[in-house]
Formats: sequence, C-alpha cells, structure tokens
Amino acid sequence: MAVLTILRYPDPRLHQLAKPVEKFDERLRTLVSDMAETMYAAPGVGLAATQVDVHERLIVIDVSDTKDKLQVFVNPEILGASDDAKVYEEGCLSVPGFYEEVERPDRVRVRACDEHGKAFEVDADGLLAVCLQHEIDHLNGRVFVQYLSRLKQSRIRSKLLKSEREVA
Ligand code: QAP
Ligand code: CO
Repeated sequence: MAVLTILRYPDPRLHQLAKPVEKFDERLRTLVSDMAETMYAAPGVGLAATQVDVHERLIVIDVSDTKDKLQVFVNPEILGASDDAKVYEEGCLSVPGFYEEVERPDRVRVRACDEHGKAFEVDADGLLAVCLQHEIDHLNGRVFVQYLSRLKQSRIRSKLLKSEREVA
C-alpha cells in the first residue's frame, strides 16, 4: 500500500486523455488499493487515476459518512443523464483550497467494471452522481475549473502557482 502523489492544477498532465484498462491483473488491484489509500489519506470522496499521473480509465469513490464503502469504477461509461440539472459546490484534490459551484445533470446511469473485470451498472443521484461526473471528466482530461469563467480560472491558476513557489 502506498500514498501516491496527486498532480496539482495547472499541471498539463491533468489534461491527458486516459486509455481503457485492458488487463484486470494484480497490477490493477495494487493501483486500486494505492488510489484508495491516497483518497482516504487526503481525505477526499473521489480520485481518478489521471490525478496520480496514471492515464488509464479508473476511478475510486467513497461518498459514505463512515468511509468504509469504497466503490471502484474501471472503464466507466455514462449511459444516460437526467434532463434536470443541479448546482453543487465542488472541490478537487488537484485544486486544493478552492470550492466553486458547478451545474451538472442531477442523475446519471453509469456502466463500469469492478477491479476483477465484472461489469455492473448504477443509477446515481446526489453526491455520487456529482462525483462520478467529476471523476469521469478527469479521465477525459477535464478539470472542474474549466466550467468556471476565464477570470476565475486564471485567478485559481495563479494562486496555485504562487503557493507552489512558496513551498519550493
Ligand atoms: C470530487 O473531490 C468531488 O480543496 C472529489 O483542500 C468534490 O474529494 C465530487 C479536497 C465535490 C463532488 C463534490 C479538496 C480535500 C477533496 C480540497 C474531493 C482540499 C482537501 C476533494
Ligand atoms: Co477532481
């Protein structure tokens, strides 16, 4: 088990398109457990492989209060989304300290595989629906700040670049 390094916006690697997972092997299961450990350590509710610089279609999510309900989505696909949308205040482990309102479909139906290659489908609403859409965006190279105005994006970008310089 290992806590992995999380890429920070505006790292260009956050905009890479992730490739489908082809082999459901021990390497994949080690990555799943390292990503789960990384998410719980943060702490966060969701993490996409892209955020740990692995450009494969894999997400871990735990939206439970007790933090004991890990959900693994390999090669997730959005099959359908509700017409009605909802605004949610989102954050991101790759954009630490920033929370902004984003509007997305209220409910989504997602098909994925677990870490053993077994296919399943979920009808998600509430936080799980937001989280699935946010994390699938990461796999497609999209960070939630890209839904904000150019002005907000550039403010967030320069504040994070400045805090990186201060740490160095
Ligand atoms: C994505 O985000 C998400 O800024 C997961 O300083 C967020 O786990 C989906 C976090 C909101 C739905 C709603 C953020 C931790 C965690 C921070 C996260 C921070 C520390 C974000
Ligand atoms: Co994120």
